[in-house]
Amino acid sequence: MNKNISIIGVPMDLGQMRRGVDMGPSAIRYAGVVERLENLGYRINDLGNIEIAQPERVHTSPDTNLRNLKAVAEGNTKLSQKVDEVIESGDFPLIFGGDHSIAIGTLAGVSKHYENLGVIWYDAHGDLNTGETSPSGNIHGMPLAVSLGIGHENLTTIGGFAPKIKPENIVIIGARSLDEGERELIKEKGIKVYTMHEVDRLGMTNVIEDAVSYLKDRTDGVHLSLDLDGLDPSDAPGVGTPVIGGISYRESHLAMEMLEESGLITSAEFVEVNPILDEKNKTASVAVALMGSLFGEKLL
Ligand code: 6HN
Ligand code: MN
Ligand code: MN
Ligand code: MN
Repeated sequence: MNKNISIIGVPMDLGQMRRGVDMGPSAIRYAGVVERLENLGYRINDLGNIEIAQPERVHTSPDTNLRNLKAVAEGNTKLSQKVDEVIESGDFPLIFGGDHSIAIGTLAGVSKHYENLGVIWYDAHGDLNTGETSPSGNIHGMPLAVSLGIGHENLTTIGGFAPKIKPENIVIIGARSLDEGERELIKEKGIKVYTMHEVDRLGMTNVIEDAVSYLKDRTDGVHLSLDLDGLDPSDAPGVGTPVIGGISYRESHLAMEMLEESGLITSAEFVEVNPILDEKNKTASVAVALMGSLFGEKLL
């Protein structure tokens, strides 16, 4: 793994309706992420937070059902530029959310540098909605579709090119809440999905082995987009859209260790940590523990 990590915080809460997820980056830092990674021998460059508009000043335009479209697009444009700079500098980009709409900017910045970027989408949800299929109008339910070039053009064109990724380079892990339009898109595009049913049946060891061998030959870099709601709410309660029956902390810990062993991961983001909905910063601490494993923490 690249020994130089640049951290970018994105205090974004405009992609959904529950307040507090903008404090995710602070909660993750407070849970000791810098010390944890430094102890593993990494040089950490914390670039601070991207400036995001405040909800009090945000309005939804009447010509779209996408909530806070303009401000979400602006924030993600700034993020994409920062991520681009980090990769140019040779560092590993590590991004803290904020709601999952920030994956739009992250992937716009990362994918510029790869012909065939792979994406591991660790999430209870598919985040494959568009304005037409979304039950909520919340952009955090749309970033994976946007990155495929499907959705509102103010979002798909961020970074000046579309699409950012190819459907065959995506692996979704942990899905258990998919909307009708998302299921259709998964079928139509042939996206590889390990639902909780497959996680239960195969076990996490086989899921990650399969995912790694699937992505290894077809990609030249792999981005991990980890939504904390992929975990079960008993292990990660501080999220805005919890869904029961999720991946355990232990399985996630194993998944991160195996991804580290694979050497495939070239960028990562940890999103949807909401300290207001959390229990004593448990979810941020879980996120930091998972980052420890992803970056090679071993007991022996
Ligand atoms: N997330 N599928 C639902 C929607 O509103 O589109 C939930 C999305 C959740 C998004 O957790 O990142
Ligand atoms: Mn998500
Ligand atoms: Mn989710
Ligand atoms: Mn272990």
